[in-house]
Amino acid sequence: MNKVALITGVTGQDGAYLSELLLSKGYTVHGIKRRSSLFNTDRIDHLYQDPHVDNAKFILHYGDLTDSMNLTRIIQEVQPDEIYNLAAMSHVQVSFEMPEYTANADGIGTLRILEAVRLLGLTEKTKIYQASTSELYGLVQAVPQSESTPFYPRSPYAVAKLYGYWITVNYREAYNMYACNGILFNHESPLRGETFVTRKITRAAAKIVLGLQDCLYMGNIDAQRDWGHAKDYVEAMYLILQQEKPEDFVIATGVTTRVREFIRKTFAFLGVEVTFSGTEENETGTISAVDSARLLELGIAEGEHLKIGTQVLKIDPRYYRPTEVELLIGDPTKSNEKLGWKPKHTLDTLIEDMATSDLRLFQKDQLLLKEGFGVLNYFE
Ligand code: NDP
Ligand code: GDR
Repeated sequence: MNKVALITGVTGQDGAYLSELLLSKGYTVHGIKRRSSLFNTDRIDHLYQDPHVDNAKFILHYGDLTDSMNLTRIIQEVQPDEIYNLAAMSHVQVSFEMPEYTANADGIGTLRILEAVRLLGLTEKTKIYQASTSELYGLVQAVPQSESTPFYPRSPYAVAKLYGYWITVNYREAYNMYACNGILFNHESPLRGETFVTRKITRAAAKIVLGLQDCLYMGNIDAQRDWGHAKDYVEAMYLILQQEKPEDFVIATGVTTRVREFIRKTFAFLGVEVTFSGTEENETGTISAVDSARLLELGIAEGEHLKIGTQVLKIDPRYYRPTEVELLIGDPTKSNEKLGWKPKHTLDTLIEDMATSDLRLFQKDQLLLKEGFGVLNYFE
């Protein structure tokens, strides 16, 4: 019999890649999506299967992590072999503006899943993956951060995830459940939400080189992150649930990079050298060299907007966080050894993937505009 998986957060970056992975392994995948006034399934539309056809392998349910009855009913109907709890209000900065909702969805939401499995008598059958995070480490206690490094969360998001982490450990110990935390460091992709720093940078750099945007406004560009590719990281989620014993794992590359270096590399990939000057809040980034051959190769027209000395980056303190996580660098020794997991992507191939995808996206927009297919105005 093929396995049945239930994914919360199926419409998100990781939900989309994980669905693809599990479907390719022959799983039947059930996903929980939220009701919204517009379709919010862009990332999984290519996986859609007509529910009227027999034996659909990808099935969506309406649901929300803040609604216990809904979650319990879905879990009862689906009887999953594996649950991947990926749903969360996942934006650290937004969690300072919505701390109560974040605690409810990210913290208590995890409890709702665990308790539903327990009350439905599925503890022997259903394995649970909890999407824990390197944000738990917060204020640096030691580096590189491993499974035994103490936590010091620095945002309402991280504090809510701390509850999710420990309630998962507690249910494993109290009820002998197969419940595990993947402590995943930052992972990105062309599907990354537009307001996370990497995607904000690759989108803006693509628009700037095409002459569709003037400047990129950033917060703390000295923060350091251990960035991997989401495609590699969903493989680790799957492997964590295939072990004999339930355990928690750090998933990371072991390499850390400053945000400013991510910016520099992204522009360089697109044929533009950016040099930083000034300090702190007054820092700017200006074009210091242009590689005409590279622009030509990418199909980018070299106009006035790409002149040396043009300012393409400024600091805007509105993007500073009340409490920041300055340095993350993971120690993936345990996952390398026990799961046999190793990332295939490097930071350079990640940037190549994201910047190429965003460049294509905006080149398409530019072409449509040129051909007279602008944005429709419904109110005219
Ligand atoms: P995304 O923000 O891309 O996706 C989050 C998903 O959760 C979306 O499908 C979203 O739905 C859904 N969601 C949000 N709130 C609720 C709710 N109340 N009820 C049901 N669904 C909800 O995140 P990622 O895919 O990047 O991350 C997946 C998980 O991994 C998250 O829990 C995140 O906190 C965690 N994580 C992520 C890391 C990363 O670097 N990406 C690193 C470590 C942990 P909608 O589409 O409707 O908004
Ligand atoms: P993070 O990701 O907070 O690490 O959480 P994000 O990409 O938002 O920020 C990374 C770092 O970049 C700095 N930064 C900016 N960030 C954003 N979003 N926008 C800016 O303009 C900007 N300028 C500088 C931030 O201050 C920060 O230091 C992500 C999420 O996916 C979480 O859900 C997940 O748990 C962690 O990664 C691991």
